[in-house]
Amino acid sequence: MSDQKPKRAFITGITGQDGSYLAELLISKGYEVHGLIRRASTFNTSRIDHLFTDPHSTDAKLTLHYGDLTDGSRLVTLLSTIQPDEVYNLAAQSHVRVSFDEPEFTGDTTGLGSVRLLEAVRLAEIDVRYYQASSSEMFGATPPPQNEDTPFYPRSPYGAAKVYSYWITRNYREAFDMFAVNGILFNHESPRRGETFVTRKITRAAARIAAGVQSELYMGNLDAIRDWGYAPEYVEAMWRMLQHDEPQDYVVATNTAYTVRDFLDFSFQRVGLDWQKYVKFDERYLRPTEVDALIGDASRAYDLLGWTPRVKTPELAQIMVDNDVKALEFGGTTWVDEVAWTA
Ligand code: NDP
Ligand code: GDR
Repeated sequence: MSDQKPKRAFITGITGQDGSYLAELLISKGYEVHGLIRRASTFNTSRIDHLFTDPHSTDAKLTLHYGDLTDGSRLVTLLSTIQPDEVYNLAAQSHVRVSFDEPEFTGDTTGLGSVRLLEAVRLAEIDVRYYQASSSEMFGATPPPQNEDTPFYPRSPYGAAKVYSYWITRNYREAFDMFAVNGILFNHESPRRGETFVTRKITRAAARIAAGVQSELYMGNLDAIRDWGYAPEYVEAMWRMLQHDEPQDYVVATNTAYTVRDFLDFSFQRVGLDWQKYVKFDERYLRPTEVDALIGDASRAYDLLGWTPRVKTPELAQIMVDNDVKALEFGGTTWVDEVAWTA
């Protein structure tokens, strides 16, 4: 038996898509994982319930702590107590369309939340490696392909908040010699993707229409071009960034381009349907300013981290549709974890 102490990670946003996959990955690598969860009137830990063991057990690898990125003093207390080796800041109001409805809240969480966490690291006087979940939305209107040197031109309150977080992370790296990196991740999806993001909205609807429990699907701009990858592979890139000798920023993407229309094609074909018969337009899903095309050049991540994406958009759509079909068979739950039904 090794007497080396396990590494300890602190993850904000652990109840989200990426947080759940990252927690899984780190636990599989022997980490002790601590996650921040928000107090809500009902529990929303469904993506991580399968990782949770009785906290009284000595085998517990996952510990959850109440807190919020808007509550700076709580973050200081938590980091001082937990003393993590790695901090992953994944928490955010992450929906671009919603950020136009709630710009101030989005700025507070997605923007200022990052400096609260960085300050907490500094005030707790801990030596950590820090990951910031930056986004291709920062490139916004700048035409593709986009890499680490592409100028930012955000097109939403969300994108603007992420630009702030990007720069404050770089500033803490330069000013305080902190090992702090930005992962500039392009869209990545999975069966655990939130149901109001376009891919999941489509795959869920395809499954439901095929099963006869939904008859139409209302959507916005079908011409948007995105570079959609597979979330479990992207959290591996996050971890690799923190294992590298030097702290620096990386684009993570597949370097492929598909339209929302293409994603509809791949998904409805999987259940043998023609999407054009079911999809209707609703202007409420348009954004006041749209991001037309995001296609990432992840050469630096390929070269320095040895990271390569394997699942490309057409296969991703199939994985997601198959999961949504299974989820319906399992009694209409919103998503079925791979571990729950491949067994
Ligand atoms: P999700 O929307 O699935 O998860 C967001 C997480 O943030 C949830 O756990 C949510 O908690 C938590 N959260 C929200 N507000 C707060 C707050 N004030 N304090 C504490 N926690 C909060 O996002 P993803 O997993 O898809 O993305 C992870 C991160 O990566 C986000 O920062 C996102 O902006 C960024 N990103 C995502 C990309 C993608 O394609 N998925 C691409 C590039 C960047 P709760 O469950 O309580 O709501
Ligand atoms: P995005 O993802 O804005 O790229 O942000 P989303 O899936 O919401 O939209 C992608 C594109 O699809 C178009 N679209 C629709 N979008 C939604 N949600 N609903 C619709 O009905 C619809 N119809 C068309 C959108 O206009 C857009 O062009 C995601 C989030 O995960 C961010 O947190 C992350 O930073 C970026 O990806 C990279």
